[in-house]
Amino acid sequence: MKTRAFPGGFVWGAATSAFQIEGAADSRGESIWDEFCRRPGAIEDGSDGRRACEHVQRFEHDVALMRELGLGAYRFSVSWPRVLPTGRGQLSEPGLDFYDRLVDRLLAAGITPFVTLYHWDLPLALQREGGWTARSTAEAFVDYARIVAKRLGDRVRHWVTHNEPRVASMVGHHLGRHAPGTQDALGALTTSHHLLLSHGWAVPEIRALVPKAEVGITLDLAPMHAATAASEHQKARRLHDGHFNRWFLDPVFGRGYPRDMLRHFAEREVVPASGLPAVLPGDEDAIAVPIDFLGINYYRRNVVRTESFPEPEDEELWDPSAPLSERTEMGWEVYPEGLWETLVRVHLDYAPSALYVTENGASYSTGPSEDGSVPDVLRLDFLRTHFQQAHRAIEDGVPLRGYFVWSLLDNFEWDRGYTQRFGIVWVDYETQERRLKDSALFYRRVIADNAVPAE
Ligand code: IFM
Repeated sequence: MKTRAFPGGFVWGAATSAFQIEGAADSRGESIWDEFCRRPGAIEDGSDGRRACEHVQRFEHDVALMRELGLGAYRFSVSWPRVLPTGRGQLSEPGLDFYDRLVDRLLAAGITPFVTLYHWDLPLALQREGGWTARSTAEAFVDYARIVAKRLGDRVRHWVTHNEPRVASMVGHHLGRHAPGTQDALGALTTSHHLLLSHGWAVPEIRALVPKAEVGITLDLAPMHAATAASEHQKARRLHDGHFNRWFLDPVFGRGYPRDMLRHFAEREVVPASGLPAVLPGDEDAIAVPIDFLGINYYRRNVVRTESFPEPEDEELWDPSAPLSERTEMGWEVYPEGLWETLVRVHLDYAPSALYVTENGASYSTGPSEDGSVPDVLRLDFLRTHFQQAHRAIEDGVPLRGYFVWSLLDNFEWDRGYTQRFGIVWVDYETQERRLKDSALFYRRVIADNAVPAE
């Protein structure tokens, strides 16, 4: 079979996050997601993360699965309330111990840990003080980052400060579909600023504590395509790109918040004409701290046909003309070329020294068949075609260093609860049995060959 080889040293990994897999809720502090899950109707199936995949109890088995797959790296997040149950002050030794043991286990299995410090599970006690709308939360994050870096930094070199600040701010604080579930446009923009600011502040702290640290941030990016050539669609495309992509990319890469977006927000009376009040002198410089890599989470493109403000419900951005067979069960269009487009765009427009795809994957519910296999052909095709586009981007000069499949395990998919399965490993939530899906077997081959089938 003809294959396309990846460069030597290319990192093949899988990703998860604490709240989505860990369970063991009694042995940590509460997060905003625990509270959000208790809100009637907030989670599609009424579930929560209290048990999830019981990863805290089963991590040794899970690392063994990773080894079986031949993973070179594993990206996981640290639960802030497991380390600091009330967000600051008294730390939990057993909480830190868990991550110690996980890291040791990974290293013993030859798997490089990539640690994400914040994947949305803010300690509830900090939310009571205003959460991310308060600047003090950004300060608390830096203290927390320091604690984790001090503890794991002798063994962990790769650090991601934040996962998808767009989702944490806009979906959590404006759309209200995620924790903390508020609907406040200015609050969402303020949150985005404090998330980015805490990133900027934490990077030098991590570097100071971790020898040879590589520190970055993960953004969820999506190509924006106008539905037609009509000027209103073109204008809307630019605005949505500004809101979704440039609002985060520009400040991280030293350009400050995009002027056209600030003007747009001011015209809609979301922010004053003088700018976002939360931005103090020096903040944009802090956010622009050089990073060692940018992490990109890619799932789909958005086809824009409306200018609804500031962020439309996701549905308005999907391509309604894509046939159902070409969507995942999240309803997201399967559009592998968008990964290439995103990587090339970021490379040309922002020139980060290195890039990782820190998440890519698909929700399909295919379960075990009678012979025991899990024939998730659609996910396998999804991964194959996206790997091919990553390869194409590398050929076009993009410094892509690695790829993390989302997700290692089926897990708690936020407001969708357990209705969506993104894992390459099937999880039976009753028995906690794990089973490699066909996509995992395919991935094992790709990793072993460091190559993807050409067709
Ligand atoms: O499950 C999420 C993950 O937590 C962040 N990125 C997108 C995934 C799928 O929705």
